[in-house]
Amino acid sequence: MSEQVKSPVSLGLLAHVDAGKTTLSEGLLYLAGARRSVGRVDHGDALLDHHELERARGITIFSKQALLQTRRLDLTLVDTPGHVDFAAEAERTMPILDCAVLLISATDGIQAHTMTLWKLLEKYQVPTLLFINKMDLPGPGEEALMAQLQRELSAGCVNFSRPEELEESCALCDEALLESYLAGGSVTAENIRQLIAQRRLFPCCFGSALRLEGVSEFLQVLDTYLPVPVRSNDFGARVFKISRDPQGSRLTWLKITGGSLMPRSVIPGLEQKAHQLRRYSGDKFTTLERALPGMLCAATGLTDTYAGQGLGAESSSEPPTLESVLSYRVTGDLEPVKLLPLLRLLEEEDPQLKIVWDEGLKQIHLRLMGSVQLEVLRSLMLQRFGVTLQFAEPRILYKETIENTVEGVGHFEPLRHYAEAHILLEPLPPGGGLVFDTVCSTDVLEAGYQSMILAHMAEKTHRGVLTGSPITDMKLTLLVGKAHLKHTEGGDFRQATYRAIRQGLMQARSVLLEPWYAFVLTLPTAQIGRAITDVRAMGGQFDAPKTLGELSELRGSLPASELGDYPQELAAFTQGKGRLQLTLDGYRPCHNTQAVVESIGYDPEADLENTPDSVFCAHGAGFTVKWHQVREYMHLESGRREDKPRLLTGNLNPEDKTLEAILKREFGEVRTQLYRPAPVADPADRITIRPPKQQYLIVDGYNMVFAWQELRTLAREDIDAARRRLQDLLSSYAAFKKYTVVLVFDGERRKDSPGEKTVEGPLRVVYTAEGETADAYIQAMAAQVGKSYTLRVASSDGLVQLSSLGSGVLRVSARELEQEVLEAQEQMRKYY
Ligand SMILES: Nc1nc2c(ncn2[C@@H]2O[C@H](COP(=O)(O)OP(=O)(O)OP(=O)(O)O)[C@@H](O)[C@H]2O)c(=O)[nH]1
Ligand SMILES: [Mg+2]
Repeated sequence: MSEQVKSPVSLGLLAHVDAGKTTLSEGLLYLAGARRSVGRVDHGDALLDHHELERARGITIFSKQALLQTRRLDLTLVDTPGHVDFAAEAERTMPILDCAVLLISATDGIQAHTMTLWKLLEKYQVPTLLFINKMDLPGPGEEALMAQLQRELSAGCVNFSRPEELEESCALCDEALLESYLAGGSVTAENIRQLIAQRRLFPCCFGSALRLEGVSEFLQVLDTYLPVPVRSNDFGARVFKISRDPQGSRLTWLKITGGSLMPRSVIPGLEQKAHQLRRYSGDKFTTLERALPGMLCAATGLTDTYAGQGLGAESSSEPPTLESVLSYRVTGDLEPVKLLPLLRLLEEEDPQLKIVWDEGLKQIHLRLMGSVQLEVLRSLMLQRFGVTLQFAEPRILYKETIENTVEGVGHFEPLRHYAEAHILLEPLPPGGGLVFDTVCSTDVLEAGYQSMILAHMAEKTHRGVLTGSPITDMKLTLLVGKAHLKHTEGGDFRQATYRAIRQGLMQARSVLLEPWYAFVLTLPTAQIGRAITDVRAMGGQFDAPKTLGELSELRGSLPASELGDYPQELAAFTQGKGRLQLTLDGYRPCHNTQAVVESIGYDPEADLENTPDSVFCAHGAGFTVKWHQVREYMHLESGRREDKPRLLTGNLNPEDKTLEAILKREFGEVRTQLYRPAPVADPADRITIRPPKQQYLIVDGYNMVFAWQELRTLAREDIDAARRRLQDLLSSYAAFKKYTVVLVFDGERRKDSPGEKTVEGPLRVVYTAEGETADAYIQAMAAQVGKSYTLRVASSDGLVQLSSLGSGVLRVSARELEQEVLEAQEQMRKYY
């Protein structure tokens, strides 16, 4: 038989827990000849559940892949975890799926989590097939299930287990196709592939994965009808996971979306080379000499990649929708100084953990979806690092939004610094998230500064003023801003932006938001009255209950903070017959705002890291102006069109005040029209931005050695020692701040310079090659890295104008960096 070139396609398996995803994967692998025997999750020998914890628990925890060949396709199955605690792990795979199989367990029908996954598949626009599993067990039967799928998911669900009616049912999904079919034409496999690709047709197959019934038919359907996306010739890839192999090598998991990738060649968008490209099936891999579009591979040797990152033609993806609403305080049998970096390693692998150091309380907090994830994390820490973790009572993660539109003003002008920003804060509907925009004309503030301000809006979690919780459901728009020709330095607009947002929040009417769960409660009909009373007591809402024989079902929603240990209570009073499914239903105004605000006791003006105040300059010295007086000092007029013209008085100098008094006495009240409408920006000038990028800092080593007091003194004695000291300082700084720092030394100054590069965690040290200056190296690197990262450069003033490197690059002076490093040291000292 001639070797046919098959198309690589990635196919995800998604469903609620225990629906049979792993069992189906094993069945498909066996029938396609990729495995000699069928692995069984119940026997702990499934190819895909190979992690110790998975075998022990019988559930999938980490998403994994396996390869199989069909006649037409080179398929990569991506098995995902179904437990809601690992839903974010499943969601992270969605941007890299060409197609998905959504499993439905015939005994359970459509579960709350099935709906969550269905909506996510729609959000990520993944063509989807359905496999209705466990048909060997008693259940409602094929017809009733098909009706439920068509009613609750989509009318495009078509039963592919019934070949007789297939053409007609598929034709019904498309008007033109129906017309041609009714006129006697036929529906081709290509027609069907197109409808699936457009998400207008969702093939449904029935079977039993465990008994291998309907599985080879399903494989046939996949082989015939799975659409293959058109791939571009330009290189593009998405990072979907970071993990470590048993030897501890860091793996960056990539899906190649266009072009191809070879090991040991520079990856566009990163300035690094992969040592190896591995193609995994289960826990085994082969190495690739070339990764083709559609393939998933794990690259070794890359240091600062992150899940969600886009490379080459791909842009970075938005953060996942599913997030935890509970934060746990964590301690271990290790001092925080040692515990934190270990937790950070796990956070890199599961970014949803979101480890937070609470400076006020001197505690480590992390986000968990629930108790199963908590137990898994505990086992992982023990297994990998021999550390035992303890978790304290979870806290609800509140958010804040605003009710009215305000203009926030921030001004930052200590001596020889300058920046002012006016930012409009507008409420968005629930679920709107944070949106950033600018309407500032480039005549008022050049585009480079504007994109900096937008990056500063996006780069950090801005805290509300009621409880210090993150803000959401708001649009932040840059109205106007001002820079100084000489004195605006990197960092000034960061200060002005942060302060403007907080100043705006202080003026606005804030609203506290709390997470709500949607629930489906099933329990014996006799006990439905008790359940209704309980849900009412928790402040929940519900629809009329439905009776399904001996059981009744109650659907509704309730505040997460009130749930407590209700699942256990339910199990107790129903003798284990009651079942409560919960899915996050977004944030709503808090039902007990006052009590929460009082118990948190947050004072926004005392939160110095998030100050709403501004700094102005007079007689060569900076002074603080309280947030409620900023408008009297600000240098720019209000950027809001709807602001009433107002009399400018606050920032007149004393002579002007006297003059004003005279004029007033002589001529009556003067109304100077100082208001100017905000210039309307050309829509082409609008800047759109991506989610926060990783921070990257390039440092000109010798420049720092000669500018920092401590290093200069050291260098007089021993230049090598000064270099090492700088390396140490930056290494801990980088680790603490979670920045990637590249320290560049001019190789010219070291006679023996090999042009070498060394890596120490997040710090990389580079000696430039002979004949290459540090400036030239930095410039080249900035041009490359600046596109994909938030980039700052600490270098000599002699370095070419950084503005020529692109608008995203910020310059930090040696003095500023020294200040930052000292501050970080101070924080670390307090912290540890
Ligand atoms: N009777 C029956 N049992 C099945 C079938 N498919 C899977 N099972 C059983 O259902 C249980 C869960 O199967 P898994 O394949 O681990 O389910 P999963 O969807 O991968 O579960 P998670 O990965 O934990 O979300 C196991 O005990 C399987 O043996 C089936 O078709 N019929
Ligand atoms: Mg599984």
